Amino acid sequence: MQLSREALLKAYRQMKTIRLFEERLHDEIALGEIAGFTHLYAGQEACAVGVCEHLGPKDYIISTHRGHGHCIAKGCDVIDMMKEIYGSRDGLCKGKGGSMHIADVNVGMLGANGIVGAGAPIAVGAGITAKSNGTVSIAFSGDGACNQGTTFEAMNMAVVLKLPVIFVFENNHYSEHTGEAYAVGAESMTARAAAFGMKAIKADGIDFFSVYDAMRELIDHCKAGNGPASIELDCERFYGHFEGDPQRYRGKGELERIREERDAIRTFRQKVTEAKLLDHGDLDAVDAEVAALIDRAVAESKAATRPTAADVTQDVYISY
Ligand SMILES: Cc1ncc(C[n+]2csc(CCOP(=O)(O)OP(=O)(O)O)c2C)c(N)n1
Ligand SMILES: [Mg+2]
Repeated sequence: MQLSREALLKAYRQMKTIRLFEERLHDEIALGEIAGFTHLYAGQEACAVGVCEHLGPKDYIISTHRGHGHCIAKGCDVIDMMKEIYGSRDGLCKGKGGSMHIADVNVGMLGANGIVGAGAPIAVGAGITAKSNGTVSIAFSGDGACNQGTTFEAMNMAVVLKLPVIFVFENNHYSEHTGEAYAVGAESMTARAAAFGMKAIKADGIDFFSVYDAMRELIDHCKAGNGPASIELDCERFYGHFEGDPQRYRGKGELERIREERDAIRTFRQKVTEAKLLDHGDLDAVDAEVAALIDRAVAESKAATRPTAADVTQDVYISY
């Protein structure tokens, strides 16, 4: 699909923001600046952005424990996200969510989630609203989450209720330290999703254009009243399962190879420059702009207000 120059620059800016956000977190965590458990999304940028570039604030997404990329792609404020991860009371969720529980319902981002497989049923609930609004609801899940019973129930219910829900399986080939080839019993997660009675396709999760075009087809399918759909995205994670993971389960040279051959940012740059849609100067300017944003996010997060003891009991219950 032919995208305008502005749309291409926006997609690249979103992917680069995710990459630099994650690389900077990696450094800050190593320096001991950030507490808590963190799972980095770097490497999977084309998945989040290829999906979310089709969505507006009234479309819903539900994310996972590896959620920063989904939040950025869906339009969460990057500086407020960084403050959240730093545990500041000025953060997007007042510092109470942290890395694994960032949410912003105002942009249709219903939350990251520390429970593997918990997202799909929430996306089905949101899919009921989406059906009456004419929007879509997206469940991001990993290859590990696709084996959870909660995901099976959610897929079945979405088919039964003919909901506009898209199950996006980001297959980065590992569930913690367990390989997909060992843990996924079906021929593939696409075959499994098809067995539930929905349209199920695959795309290359390191190629923004592959994801973007495939998602257009699925969103049109859902909005035409055909019920749910599923997509499996073949992708790579560039860091460990969590920050601090020594990754001994990877093959020799595997990480170096995927970083060299399966890089979403490099793939995008190569494609748009070869097709003469953008030049390196355009892309370098975005890089500089994003680097400045991330510097600002970290500086503001370090200077931001810390929570007080009294904050602990605030916002525990919602009052309608
Ligand atoms: C219900 C549940 N079981 C186990 C865990 C521990 N756990 C956290 S992440 C993870 C692996 C998830 O793998 P995948 O769905 O492929 O996502 P990825 O980490 O690759 O993004 C597991 C088993 C959990 N958080 N929740
Ligand atoms: Mg995985």
